[in-house]
Amino acid sequence: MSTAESTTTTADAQAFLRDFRSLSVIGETPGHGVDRQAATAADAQARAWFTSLAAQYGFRTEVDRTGNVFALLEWTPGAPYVLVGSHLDSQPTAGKYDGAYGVAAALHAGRRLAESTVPGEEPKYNLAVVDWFNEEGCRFAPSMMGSSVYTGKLPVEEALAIQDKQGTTVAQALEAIGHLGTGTGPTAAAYAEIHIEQGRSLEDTGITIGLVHSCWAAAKYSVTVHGEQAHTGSAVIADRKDALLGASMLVVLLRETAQAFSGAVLHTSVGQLDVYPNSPVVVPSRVDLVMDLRSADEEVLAAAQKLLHEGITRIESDANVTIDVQQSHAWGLNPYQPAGVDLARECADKLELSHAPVFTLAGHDSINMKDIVPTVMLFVPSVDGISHNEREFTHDDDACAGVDMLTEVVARLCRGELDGAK
Ligand code: HGY
Ligand code: MN
Ligand code: MN
Repeated sequence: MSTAESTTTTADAQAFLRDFRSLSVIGETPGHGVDRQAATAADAQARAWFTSLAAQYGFRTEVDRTGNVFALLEWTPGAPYVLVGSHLDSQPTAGKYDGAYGVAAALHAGRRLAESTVPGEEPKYNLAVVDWFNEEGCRFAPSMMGSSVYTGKLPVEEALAIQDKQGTTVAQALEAIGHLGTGTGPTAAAYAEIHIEQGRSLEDTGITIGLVHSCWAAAKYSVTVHGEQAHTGSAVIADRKDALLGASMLVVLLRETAQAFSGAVLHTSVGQLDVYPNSPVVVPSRVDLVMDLRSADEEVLAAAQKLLHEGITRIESDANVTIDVQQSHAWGLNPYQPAGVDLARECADKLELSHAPVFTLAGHDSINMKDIVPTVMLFVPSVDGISHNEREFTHDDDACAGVDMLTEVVARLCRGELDGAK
């Protein structure tokens, strides 16, 4: 348990917990997690939760050309906006906190700032609470899609044409939920995001607030293993071109590569794998899979990619298959602005919340946003570090402390205190 004071008793905290609980039942799974994949009916319901509460709290909402939803509070007409938010979409059987906590926290930070700002004392910047489209990248790859288009890293035409496994495009899916908007969203002056850690360093050390200073580098690859269909019974083993055998050897090679870097740390997995024709009596002719490699050391990542390349050549010969590898998404170590970490540290000290500088190993929309505007990224503890799992959990007092922290940070960003930070 962290050292957060019991911050769940105030009216503000109770209002946040009430709204977060009403969000948590949207798209609920039998295992008490959520399934709110991008632009599905459940995602649309979560978006309706967002826009109706935003309107209740005095925000105007708009949807941009890639389905990013913005709740706008305009104190000074024409001034840029401090953006604060995260994502409401989820993995297929996911936890209730990943992304959703950050959007709910941002909405309540905005609500508190709207209520506390008196005429004549308006801040330098306006405020926009944001739900980024498709951060998770499961129905439509790549992940962090909405913020990638917003920050100019992914062309909008390319994003809108991406298809899910049923052949539905992003544009068609957004159209179907009435969220294929227009425009490029509000101009950002700064960005803040709070998120569950999805790891266990904060919980293990009893710290309430993580001050994210850098992200691990990541490299994701779309791989196709090509073989040849044959009868699983009658085909001679030596003649077989078994795509699933090749894919299986690749999955093991990925773990062996992580273990080869026992000194430094390299995380690897294959999380998605599709077999064709996936029939019990047919040797598979094709397997599509996605490899995910992450490390705090970009040289380790480069060395791992070299090892993988050599291993793949061996697998092609041993399994008598051909393997095509395309890099599908990647981001480097580049840190968050140090001045933003310092500003967040001052806020935590003022609120008497324990804090520590941390890496983020997971991707977030803030990884995109920090490359265009000064950005502050914050964590609250995840119990047992569990995430992308229905058992994902964060204690109420940590969650409420995070909202207090985000409110304090956003107030300072709205006053322009991070202007010019590099
Ligand atoms: O890719 C990521 O790490 C993020 O969770 N979508
Ligand atoms: Mn997330
Ligand atoms: Mn996630």
